[in-house]
Amino acid sequence: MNDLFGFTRTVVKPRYALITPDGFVPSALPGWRNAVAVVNISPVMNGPRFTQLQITLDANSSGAGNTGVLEHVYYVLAGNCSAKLGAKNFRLITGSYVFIPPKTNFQFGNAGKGTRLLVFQKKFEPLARAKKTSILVGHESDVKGQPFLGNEHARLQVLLPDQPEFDLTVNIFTYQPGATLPCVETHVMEHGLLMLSGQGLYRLDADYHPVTAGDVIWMASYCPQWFVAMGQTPASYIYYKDVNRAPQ
Ligand code: UGY
Ligand code: MN
Repeated sequence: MNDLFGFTRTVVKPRYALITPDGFVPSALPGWRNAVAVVNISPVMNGPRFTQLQITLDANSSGAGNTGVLEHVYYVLAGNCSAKLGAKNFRLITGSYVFIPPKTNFQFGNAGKGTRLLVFQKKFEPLARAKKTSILVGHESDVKGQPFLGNEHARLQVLLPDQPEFDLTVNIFTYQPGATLPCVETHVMEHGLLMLSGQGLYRLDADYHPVTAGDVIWMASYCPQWFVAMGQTPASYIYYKDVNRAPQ
């Protein structure tokens, strides 16, 4: 809750949205029981070509379904749970992530109290002669952060393989206080972003917004974007981006 009644930093504009946790409202998600789901970004906003949601689980929660025409990426923000993906069982902990290709059965359960999942869902765009993607499970601690365009103070962890068969990528960007994106990026790819820690200032289109852990941002294709980390601690965010396909 905000101290000032009727105030929020949330803005939803045609080319970007900043959505802050004070206004998150859960909705029922087919296939998920005893779980709290908040759909932060989705195509019904008229713009996004993907969906980004957060799901909170407890010991008696479960979620099951089939990805169908979509591909899913799950990242464990907190806690732990089990995941049956296809015929294989996995135990996920904070920092684990999974990629689930289209037409794949999934089943989540046995969660620790307050387990929180971040989910990205996208319609898969096949590419002629590309390899088939398959289930992938990893942990962020196994992915080394690389300096972004040579800047040691702005490091990028690329969680998914940089291969043509993948039409999406999910990265974690960590900035030391004072570090910035090197330019105001303007690109064909769109982003869905969750601030994981720290704070800073995000330029979105021609506007500047203070942002902090828990904030969600959608950036449309060609939305000018820039970030500077501020404060005493590093700022980090995880973000989605569509990649490796020709524009329609
Ligand atoms: O991958 C990216 O486009 C990234 N540099 N964008 C961003 O952090 N807003
Ligand atoms: Mn970008």
